[in-house]
Amino acid sequence: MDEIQNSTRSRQNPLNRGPRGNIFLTRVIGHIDLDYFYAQVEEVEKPSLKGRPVIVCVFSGRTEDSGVVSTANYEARAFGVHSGMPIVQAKKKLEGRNPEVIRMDHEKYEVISGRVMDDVGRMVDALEPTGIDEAFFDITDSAGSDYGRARRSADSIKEAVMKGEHLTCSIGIGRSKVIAKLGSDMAKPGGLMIITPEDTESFLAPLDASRIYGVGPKTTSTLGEMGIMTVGELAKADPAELERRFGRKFGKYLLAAATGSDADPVVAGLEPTQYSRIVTLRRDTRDAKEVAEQLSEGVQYIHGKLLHSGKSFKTLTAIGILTDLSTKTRSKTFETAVSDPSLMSETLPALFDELSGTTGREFRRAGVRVSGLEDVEDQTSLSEFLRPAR
Ligand code: TTP
Ligand code: CA
Repeated sequence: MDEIQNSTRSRQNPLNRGPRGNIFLTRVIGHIDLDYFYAQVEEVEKPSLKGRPVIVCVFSGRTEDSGVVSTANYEARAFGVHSGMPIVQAKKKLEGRNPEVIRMDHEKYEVISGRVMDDVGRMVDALEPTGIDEAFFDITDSAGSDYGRARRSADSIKEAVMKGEHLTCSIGIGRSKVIAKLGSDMAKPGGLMIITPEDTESFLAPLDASRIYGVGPKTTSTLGEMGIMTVGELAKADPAELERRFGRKFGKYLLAAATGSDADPVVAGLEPTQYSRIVTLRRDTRDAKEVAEQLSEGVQYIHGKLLHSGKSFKTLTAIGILTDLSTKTRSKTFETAVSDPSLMSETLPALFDELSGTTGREFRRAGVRVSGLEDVEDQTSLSEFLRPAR
């Protein structure tokens, strides 16, 4: 049975020859990018915002409206609002459009980003996060280099992100990182673009050279001087001339990118630096004990993660999301790394008590996070340490 599957696989799968003539499977590389991330998170949290212009802002605090737009949903973008625009200007553009202006809550987006990356990471061979809302992934092995199977994997990833966090994302799939990134850019918002190895050349050729990852205004202008406007023209450029103008490394990269043969691998993200769990409370409350009790499953989950990865932690953080949906945190750092679940459960009520004392609002959601992870190695757990010697 195995043999039959294997032979079917090798007949269906495009094989490439490497530089030394060795045969290797065509890579299947993906790029996932969450749509209008911060603003979409806010919409998910408050569905009544859907359909209205939403801008998420970083207030500098100098005057009431000084600061910039961090991101905006598509309703706001339709009126010319974009990331980096002064809040005052964005408000002008949205005058009379009933916009919702929201203060950026980085902590909240980090937590959600972490959960998305965890979920997607489990569905791919390797995941390389490159920002809070984007990552490259490799599914060459799991898709068996078959682009039909790759499409189904990408659909499953999109469904998982929707089911887990109610967020839409855009995905591009191709045989290199450059192609995958171009694909996700073009698929925005909410789409999936698959560029098969056979279609790669015709896909790339007409694009502006400036769309290639890493090609900024300066490179675009030098390419322009060489009479190169499109990726297709770049692919036909003289390699020696490219290296002379741009240096050996970047010259080679440009040519590889333009022919869709850039070989940069997907490097699985570094080990996790933290574990967290957030729950929606059964009712809004300020009672720290009640909050901590409802996190007992979260504590068990984190304990499992620690055991599994052979880690202990130094810092424990209580995360409170209040009824006004702002996120507040309180942390305790231990002198030596610990991993004991009962220590987490015992410390959390005090942290939530401190939080509730400073906020004056009820908690709607609550979470627990451990960070400052260290390898357990031969370090004894706290409970063992405290156990009386026999
Ligand atoms: P992007 O992925 O660049 O933008 P986006 O997710 O808002 O929109 P798109 O649908 O086009 O992908 O950035 C991710 C997040 O990073 C974004 O939601 C907010 C934040 N960000 C800033 O805070 N300032 C900025 O200038 C940019 C570009 C992004
Ligand atoms: Ca994005």
